[in-house]
Amino acid sequence: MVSLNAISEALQKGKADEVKNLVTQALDEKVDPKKVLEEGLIAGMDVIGGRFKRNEIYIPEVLIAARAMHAGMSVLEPILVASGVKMIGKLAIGTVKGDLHDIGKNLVAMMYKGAGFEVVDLGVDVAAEKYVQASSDGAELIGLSALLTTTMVQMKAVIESLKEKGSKAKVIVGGAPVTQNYADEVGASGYAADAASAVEIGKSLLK
Ligand code: B1M
Repeated sequence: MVSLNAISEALQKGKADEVKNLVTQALDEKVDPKKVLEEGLIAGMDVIGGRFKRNEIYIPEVLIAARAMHAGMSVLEPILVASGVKMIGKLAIGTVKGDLHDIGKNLVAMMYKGAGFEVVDLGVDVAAEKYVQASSDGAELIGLSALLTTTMVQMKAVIESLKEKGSKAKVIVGGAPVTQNYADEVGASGYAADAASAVEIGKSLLK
């Protein structure tokens, strides 16, 4: 019998093939897919998120664990969708217009997936209309990433466009030049300094 803890530990070690095999085995043994997600994969990613936040591990380890998470999710996702398990929420995330940096944005997206969110990755150089469209398509959380002082101003434009269209989505902003003060100034619902806190803040905004 596969233990859910074994899935969590293999994920933390970044062993993608092992995670995939253990998830397959657990499903073959008729373990509840929701338990595999929550007590196996998400539990493992939670540990990784905590260690990253405490600077005990760094970006490469997070990316390796996230790759293992993806391997497990590739087996689990179709089954979860078919069994109607509801994800925690829907996040649409992108790097703002004019900005091509995507490493941090990808990390935030991975952490959200790891936490059980449905994630729509809008990519880089994303115009305000695309975020508005994503909100109309059901994203309750909109994530804006910017790495340049020249592009962070786009955040205000996106937030104004969302407001103009009557969007009820919560907007979370982040990226190296962005601060809590700036987030307040542009009217964002939340700010996060790193990928792990981005998930915590996203969860609290949806409560
Ligand atoms: Co660029 N770049 N870059 N660059 N680049 C910086 C950002 C810069 C600080 C370098 C420097 O001068 N010291 C500087 C910006 C200066 C400024 O405006 N303050 C800079 C510049 C100037 C430029 C160009 C203009 C250079 C040029 O062409 N003259 C150009 C711009 C291109 C464009 O975007 N239009 C450019 C290009 C590039 C590359 C393409 C070469 C490459 C990007 C590759 C890619 O992303 N695919 C690149 C890189 C790699 C960097 C540095 C070296 C690293 C950025 C990075 O990935 N960090 C960067 C210098 C540095 O930061 N040391 C630099 C790792 C990443 C995990 O961190 O993205 O901060 P970060 O994400 C963190 C948090 O910020 C937060 O969580 C993440 C994880 O904890 N976070 C969020 C991020 N998004 C979030 C969203 C959230 C919440 C949290 O909610 C939604």
